Amino acid sequence: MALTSKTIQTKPFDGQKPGTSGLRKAVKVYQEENYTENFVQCTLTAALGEKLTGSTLAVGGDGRYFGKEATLRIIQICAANGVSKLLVAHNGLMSTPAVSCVIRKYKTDGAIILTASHNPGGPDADFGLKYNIANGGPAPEGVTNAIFEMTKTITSYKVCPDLTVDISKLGKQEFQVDGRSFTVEVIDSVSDYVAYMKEIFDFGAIKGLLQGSGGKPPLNVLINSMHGVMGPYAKKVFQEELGTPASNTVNCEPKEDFGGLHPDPNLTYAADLVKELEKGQHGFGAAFDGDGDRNMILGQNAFFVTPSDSLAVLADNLECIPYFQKTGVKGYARSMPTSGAVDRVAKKKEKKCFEVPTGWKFFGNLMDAGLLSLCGEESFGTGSDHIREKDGLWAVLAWLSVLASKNKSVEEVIRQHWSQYGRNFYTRYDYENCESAPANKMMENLGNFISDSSNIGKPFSSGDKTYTVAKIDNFSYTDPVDNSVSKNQGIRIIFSDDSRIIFRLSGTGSSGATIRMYIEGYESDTSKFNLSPQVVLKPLIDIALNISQLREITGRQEPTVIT
Ligand code: VG1
Ligand code: CO
Repeated sequence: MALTSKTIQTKPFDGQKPGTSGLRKAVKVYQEENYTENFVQCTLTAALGEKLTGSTLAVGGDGRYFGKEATLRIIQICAANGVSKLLVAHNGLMSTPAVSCVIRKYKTDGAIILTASHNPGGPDADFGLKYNIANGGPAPEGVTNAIFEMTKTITSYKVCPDLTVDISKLGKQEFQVDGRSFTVEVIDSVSDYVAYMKEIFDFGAIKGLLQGSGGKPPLNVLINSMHGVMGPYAKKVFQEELGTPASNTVNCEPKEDFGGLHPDPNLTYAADLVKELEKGQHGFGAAFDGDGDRNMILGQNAFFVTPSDSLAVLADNLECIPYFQKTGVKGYARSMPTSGAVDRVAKKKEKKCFEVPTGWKFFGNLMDAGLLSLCGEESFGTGSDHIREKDGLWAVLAWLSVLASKNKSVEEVIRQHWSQYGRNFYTRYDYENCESAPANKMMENLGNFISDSSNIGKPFSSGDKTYTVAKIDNFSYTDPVDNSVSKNQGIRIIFSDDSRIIFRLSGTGSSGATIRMYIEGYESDTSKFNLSPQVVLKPLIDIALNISQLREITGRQEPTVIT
């Protein structure tokens, strides 16, 4: 079919500086006239520049409301901009880790991902667009800043409005646009992704664990896809490849509104999984977020694995995964607020452990430079250099590999880890949807606190505990590979015993401000390992609330989510 493109006049718009991961807004904003089109044009032009003409890109998303419409718009804009080929997800569904896998496998120049991750979906909820570069990872700050700059000056975009594509049909569809050929290939990313997992892991060993072998009873698992994009991937892996009953994989039908739920795998929003596991009938439970890059791991009786501990345990046991037997372990990394548990493993193994700002984009450079094999974030993100995104299902398979090789339960593995390394008690308080002005005010006050060097050496007490301030700063990161500097990545108050209080504002929310308060305290006294982090960390929590005046300034007495 011979088609022609058009140039549509438009105005600069509020592109809002892209945050931790892509541009997330209420769906209604994305539905405003020219909004999505503007943003897609800015992304293509700013991210690809001269490479845009003749490029190959991937497009896929988490299946949320507005995704299909936006996919068609993206296809029409790419066609008009001289892109030569698009790999489009079947029915628009492609998890974020699968996008990263597809970019790398088919060597595309990048991808557009339609997701607002763990944020709710539906006509009154959120949407998001994110650009990933040719290494498979989220665009680095240089690129996202260029996109943002262009949103301030854009005056027109190109579109091919008559082009239609049936994305429910697998295979190639060919078009002629302005005399150039344009190919759309609808792909099934589930098989690409699962084939890759089978190269990385020993599926036979995991199957033996799940089915029972050598006199060991089967491990009964419960995998909850939260009605996000992970359903088809989880079903293929667990039902087809590992032979578990259908009842072990739940909420596997992707829904545009995630069934009205908040597709965020934490103790609050994945309460269903917690309740089921509390019954004691499953030995392992896991949940994913909407776009499948996050994971929560639970043991029998809902024994909770803190994401920071999860990272440390995997770091300690990578040799049981065939992929790392081949590649070796190059190094570890964590985001700054993530607990230092992994640092202890790195030290013992004499490997480097990098500390980077929040958000996955900072890990990619280290991986590309061959410095990093395994990394994670306290926000339920775990991954390795097999791709350039965090990967929920990979983390689940990694955990099952550890359980299979150690022949122990989740709780036993964690307890053994604590007894060897000590326990980094950790908690995160989220105050979601605060008013922006008071939240900014609080951060400003904290900024003043850390600029006042007379605070160093000051004692702060609560109950019978006294902590002495050793270091205060706003975390700044210099990328060791390209020397780019990222400033103001979070207020840190570090005490002389390495306990930490961290405050930052979320960069992924779509409205208002979300304050995140992170608290960490290390304990080597085995008699305390059974205590709840809320009890052990209470003095530090009180000190954090006191220094920040969070309650007084924001009016919020309690957090919305405690992890
Ligand atoms: C949050 C998490 C961060 C994570 C980011 C994207 O960012 O804290 O660790 O990388 O979400 O995750 P923020 O700025 O809201 O704290 V995802 O699963 O939304 O791509
Ligand atoms: Co996500």
